[in-house]
Amino acid sequence: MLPTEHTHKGDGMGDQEETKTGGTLPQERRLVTEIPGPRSRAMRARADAAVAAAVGATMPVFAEAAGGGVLLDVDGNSFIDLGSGIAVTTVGNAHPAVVAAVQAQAAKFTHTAAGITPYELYVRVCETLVRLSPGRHDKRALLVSTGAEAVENAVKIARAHTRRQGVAVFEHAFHGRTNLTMAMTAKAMPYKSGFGPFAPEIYRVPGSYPYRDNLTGEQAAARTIARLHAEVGESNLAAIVVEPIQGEGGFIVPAPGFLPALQAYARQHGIVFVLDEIQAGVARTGRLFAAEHEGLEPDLMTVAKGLGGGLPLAGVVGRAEIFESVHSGGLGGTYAGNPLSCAAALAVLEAVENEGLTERAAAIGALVEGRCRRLQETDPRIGDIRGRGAMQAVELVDPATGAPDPALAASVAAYAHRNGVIVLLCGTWSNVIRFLPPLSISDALLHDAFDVLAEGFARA
Ligand code: PLZ
Repeated sequence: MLPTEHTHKGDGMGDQEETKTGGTLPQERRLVTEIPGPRSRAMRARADAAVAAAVGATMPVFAEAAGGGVLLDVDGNSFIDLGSGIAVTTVGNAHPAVVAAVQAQAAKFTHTAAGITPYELYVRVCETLVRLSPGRHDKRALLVSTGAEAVENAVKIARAHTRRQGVAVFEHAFHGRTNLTMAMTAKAMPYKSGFGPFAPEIYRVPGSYPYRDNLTGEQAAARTIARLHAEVGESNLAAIVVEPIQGEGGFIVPAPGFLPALQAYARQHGIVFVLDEIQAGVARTGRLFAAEHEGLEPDLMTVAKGLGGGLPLAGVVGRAEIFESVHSGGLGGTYAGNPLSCAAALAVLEAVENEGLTERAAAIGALVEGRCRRLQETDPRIGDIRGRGAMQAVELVDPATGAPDPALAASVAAYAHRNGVIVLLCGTWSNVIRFLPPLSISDALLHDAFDVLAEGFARA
């Protein structure tokens, strides 16, 4: 935990040194300066004078390189990455195949606008999404750049198709930061406060939160459906938009049966069932898509994050007849389906298959869950352990009352950050520590990270 070696040469900013690439980084946690080190502190000072403070930063250090299971900062400190840039670098940061694909494509063309001069890469990504997404029905896909944009487009498509306006969303939901998706997101701070008015025709209903509601999936679905029926009315509902595992809201895995019941209800009433797989999708949960855990076949599915391997790419894939309701030219965007991002995505999906990454996600999940259970045996402040595959979390509470304990989460996370482990918090009450390692991480790094976390819990 203490600085052990000093491998970083030079102390000024911008001096020449060997370029580190993600693929060749030593796979170790190594602190060679105090955290943050002098270069990160200098960059922070510059950032404070030039970057909008609203941007914020979870980590006190600036990134230099990342790959495998580590992130190197500008002072030469090597952190274990349990965040993957919020579930993005799922196949590994700067994955060699992704880097090669992007470099090759960049040398051909970087942009034409898919809506002006189309290119094959866009088609290939859509073909792949159509083939790999759940269900054998006729499907189409659309590419955009960000998750929020994908959600916005799913809503546009659902409204055009149903000629209805209402959109049902859930407590603890996160769908983005644009105006429509802010309205769909549950949490006020930091996402919504002061940014209204929000888009209309968004209806928030309770979902399934087994740790806190003690309902079976069927009971939770019945409650949700009763609310929608009474307070919105099926004939007014264009879409139900739901995350298979609520991400920012606290890694809440709905009780078994909840999502299938919701899907059946949507189908019965001609409501478009939209599964937001932006955080859970692309091998993260031990299946290519989280929908597969319960055999769901959403009408529309949104994907982003892990899909582009770090390049901005998002998509909507789903039933052809729903897509066909939208007039030509009705969907798009200047950068939508950028060729570099498409090249990256094809490399990502190949890596998932070639490297057995869904299996690796499941194995990581077992290791992480095991370490969390061991922690819980001696620490009753760990109220709940939940997740699927490499998407795991602990919810921290006051053991006597079950009240959320955000201070404990902040303290453990700060300890981890100071000691070379990147972890992220989440949850409506910011009392959940989530674990989202890249699937390229080694077991040894995971164990080392959990030794640090155990120490953090012991001291907090
Ligand atoms: N839907 C399920 O998880 C993005 C947000 C981080 P964008 N989650 C990380 C932050 O602080 O903004 C997300 C998600 C789900 C939609 C989105 C939105 O994706 O690519 O961030 O727009």
